[in-house]
Amino acid sequence: MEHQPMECSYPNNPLMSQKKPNSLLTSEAKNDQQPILGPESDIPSQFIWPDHEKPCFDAPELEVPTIDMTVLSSGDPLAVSKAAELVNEACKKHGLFLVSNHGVDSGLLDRAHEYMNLFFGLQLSDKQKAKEENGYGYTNSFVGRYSSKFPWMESLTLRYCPDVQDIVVDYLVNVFGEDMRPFGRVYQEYCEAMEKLSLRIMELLGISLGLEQSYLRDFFQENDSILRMNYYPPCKRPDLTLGIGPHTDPPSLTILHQDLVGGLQVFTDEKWHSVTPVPGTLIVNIDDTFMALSNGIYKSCLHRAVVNNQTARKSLVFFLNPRMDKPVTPPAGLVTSKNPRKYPDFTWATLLHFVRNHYRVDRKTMDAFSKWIQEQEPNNKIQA
Ligand SMILES: O=C(O)CCC(=O)C(=O)O
Repeated sequence: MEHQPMECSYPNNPLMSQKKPNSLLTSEAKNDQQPILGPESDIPSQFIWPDHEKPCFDAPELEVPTIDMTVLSSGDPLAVSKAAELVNEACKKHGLFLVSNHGVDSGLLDRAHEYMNLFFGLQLSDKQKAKEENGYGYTNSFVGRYSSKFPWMESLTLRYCPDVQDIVVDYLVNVFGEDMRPFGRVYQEYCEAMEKLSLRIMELLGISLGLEQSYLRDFFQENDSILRMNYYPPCKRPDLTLGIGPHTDPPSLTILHQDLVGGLQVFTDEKWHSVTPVPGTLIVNIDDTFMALSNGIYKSCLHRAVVNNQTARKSLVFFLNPRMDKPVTPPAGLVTSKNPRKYPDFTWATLLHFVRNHYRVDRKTMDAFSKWIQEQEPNNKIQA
C-alpha cells in the first residue's frame, strides 16, 4: 500500500484565513475533515504493534491523588505534610499525580488547545516548514527515524529556556512568518506559566523526599525545557496501533494537559491503567532524570497513549529539564548504605544526545543510558 503522510485539515482555518502574500496564511485549507491515510480500514503495516504491546480498552482506572497546589502557601504544616505524603506514595508506586488549583489561567489553557487545532489543521506542506531539527520542530511517523512500531500521532516540539527572551515566539515567527506571532505568544506564555508551576511542584517534591523545600526549585531554576504538542488523529483500527508506545520520558518532570477525549494509560501492578481526564487538573509525571536525581526512590512513570476511531485527541506536554551542563547527582541525603547510588553522574545534554542519536526511548531508557555512559566514560562508574 502506498503510504501518505498523516494529514488533517480544517475548513475555515483562521491561521490561514487572511490573504497576505508570502505567508503561511495564504495557503489554501483543504475543505474536508478526512483525517489520515485514506478511508480504507487497513492501516500501513508499520503502524501495527506486536501482539504483546497491542492496546487494551478496558484498562481499570489508575488510583492517583489530586494535590491542591494552594497547600504550599496555606501556612498549614499538617496539610503540607499530608500532601507531601500523598506525592511520596504516588511517586514511589507509579510516578504520576494530579494537581488542582494550580494557578494556570484556564483561558490560557483553552487558547493553547484551540491553537493546536489550527496548527494541526494546516496542510502538511505548511506544517513541514517547521521541519524537525535536533529534536525540535514538526514531526510525524513518516519523517521519524524508525522503521516499525510507528506512533499514530503528529507533534510539534519547541524549546523553552527562561534566559532566552521570547524563544518560543521567535522560533515560530522565524519559521512561519509574522502572522504566527499570536500563535507564538500563546505558547511563550504557556511555557512561562508551566515553568512557574513546575518550580512550585519541585518544592513539594523536595519536601516529599525530605529535602529542603528550596533544594529542587534551586536545582531547576535555570532550565532548558521543552513544550510538545501531540495530535492523535482518529484511526480506523485503534486495536492494532498505539498513539505513542510504552515509554518513560527522559526529562525530569512532565506537566501534561490532555483534552477530554482520553487515551493516556499508565503501567503499574503488572497491568495498564487508564488516566481519565479530570477537568481543572493537570497531570504530573516523574521522568527519568528526576528518577536518577532521587537516586531511584521515585519511579519514572511508564505510560503510553491509545487512540480511537471517532475523535482526534490532543495533549500538551511541558517537560522540565535542568540546565544542559548541570551535573545530575542525587543529594547526599538520598544516598545511603541501604540505597546506594543507582545511576552514574550525567548531564541533560548527554542524555539528550543519547536518546536523539543512539536509542529509541522506551521503558528501559535509563538502564541503557547508564550502561552506555559508563562505557563512554570509564571513570564515571556508579559509586556509593
Ligand atoms: O498524549 C499523552 O497522553 C502522552 C504523551 C506522551 O507520552 C509524550 O509526549 O511523551
